[in-house]
Amino acid sequence: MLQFDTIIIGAGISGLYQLHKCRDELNLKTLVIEEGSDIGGTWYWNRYPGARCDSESHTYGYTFSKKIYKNWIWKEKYPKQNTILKYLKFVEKKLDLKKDILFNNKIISARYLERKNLWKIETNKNKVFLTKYLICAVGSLSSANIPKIKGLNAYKGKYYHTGRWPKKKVNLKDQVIAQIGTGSSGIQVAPEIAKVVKKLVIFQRTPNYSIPARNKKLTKEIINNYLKNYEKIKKLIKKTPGGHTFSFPNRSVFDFSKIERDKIFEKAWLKGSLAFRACFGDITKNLKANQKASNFIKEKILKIVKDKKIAKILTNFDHPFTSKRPTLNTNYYETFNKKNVQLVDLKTNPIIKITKKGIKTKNKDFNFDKIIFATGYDALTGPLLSLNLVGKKQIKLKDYWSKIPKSYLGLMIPKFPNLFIIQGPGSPSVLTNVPVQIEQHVEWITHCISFIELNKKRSIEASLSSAKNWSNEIKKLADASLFMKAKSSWYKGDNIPGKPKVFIPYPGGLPRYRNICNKVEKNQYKEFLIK
Ligand code: NA7
Repeated sequence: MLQFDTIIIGAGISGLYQLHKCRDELNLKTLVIEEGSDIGGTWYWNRYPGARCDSESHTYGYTFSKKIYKNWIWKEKYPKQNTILKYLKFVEKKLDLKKDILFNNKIISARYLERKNLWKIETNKNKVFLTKYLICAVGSLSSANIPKIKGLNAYKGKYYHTGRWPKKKVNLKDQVIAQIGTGSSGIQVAPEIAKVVKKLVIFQRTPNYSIPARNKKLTKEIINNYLKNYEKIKKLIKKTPGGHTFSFPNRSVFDFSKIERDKIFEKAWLKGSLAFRACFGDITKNLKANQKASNFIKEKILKIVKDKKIAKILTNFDHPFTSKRPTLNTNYYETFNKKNVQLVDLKTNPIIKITKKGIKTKNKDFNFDKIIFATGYDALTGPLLSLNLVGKKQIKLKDYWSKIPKSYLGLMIPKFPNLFIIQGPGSPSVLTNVPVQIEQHVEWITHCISFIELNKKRSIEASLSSAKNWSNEIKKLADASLFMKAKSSWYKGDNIPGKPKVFIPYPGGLPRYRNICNKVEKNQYKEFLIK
């Protein structure tokens, strides 16, 4: 049985950086185990047509190395999936990481052996490893959720989930396609496939607010500008709540007349970016201010979509703007003006079952060649639970987290010593520009392991009281936010039957979170049990 100092699960953005830190900086014997056949994590699996990042490219990557930052050129405002994979391959080559990655191996169990103070890891290829430190770099949105709709097994056509899209080209040309789900992925995939299919029927449960991305090729001037400003950008994205280049101004929606306000919204709408929500400081905080933004978006959609009935279904919002994941789009609303695109409102015409040939709703029987599920993920906790983690005293993570995903800082779990999580429940994770959060996590974990090693300690574990306080802190911040005003959202586990209904990520913003983590480190991990 091979033994390592550190095993990292997942070869995405976080796993790759963590490997570099543990192997090259701490000189630990380190292995990454990855289910896919190559690096990329989220971007390895999300190969659906139109898959693109919503963060601006020059902020979506590593900033720890000036050399890496300056030697990679982003050519578009928003990088597409394949470009991010190329970028990660470029980084992998620079750091020579692949030699320490085991591909095509899915973890089926990870058990803490108390007496040995080691984690025993088993993969689906019957490989077994031991390690002192286990780092879960499994991503927040990697457990694809295909809802259990009656009859799916009987369906004779092929079906796909956007987050598990096949490597081999899926033929959609001239076919009749169903798309279920209109979140970030659904909003990206629909305009792309509508270009080639005979007919696309989109099944919408809840309408989503979407801002134009206005993707474009970056000019030489823009590229030179961001390369020149590497230090500035690196500093800036660490200071803003979401790890983007924008922060929230002090100005309120109510400081302006409707005409002035709409001018500001219009400018942001034409620019296109997640920064639309930061037109005013109170959009994400105050329900009445929020309504002004949501009304503006609604009016825009009503203008774009020609069929009034469809426009109404697309704007029948049941939640405040940004209380669910805000999305960017390229011609999403325009797609509904195409003759080959149809919208089904599941609120009034729900799915009864999937049939051999397609989908039966309350009002109609549809036949489809293929079904696309853009139905999201068992977010944040799902990827960790799928590892079948067993901690001290044989406690299973799925039992330990049955009511609430207890952790301290989203980084460590009581009763699971020497187990670290990157982008886990309780961390700002999905509420941020992810690579910025990842760098912070990886660096914190690296310092923590270094501390344990330098002090010749056996193990570190989050205390029960710190985890309890952390859950309370998350609840307090979430209750005061608009996030809890969404009737149903994956931020609070509503999309998965049986999942605890609590707000999962830390909603206090990156700078505040970073300060807490820094203090913990400075105080030599007093909130943890160290043996
Ligand atoms: P999301 O944002 O979870 O969106 C999933 C969509 O699927 C959303 O519109 C859901 O409607 C819909 N959905 C889920 N289950 C069903 C069922 N059973 N029937 C009909 N419709 C359903 O996932 P995405 O992949 O789009 O985005 C996830 C993240 O990936 C995103 O934040 C980016 O970071 C990338 P609902 O709104 O729940 O009514």
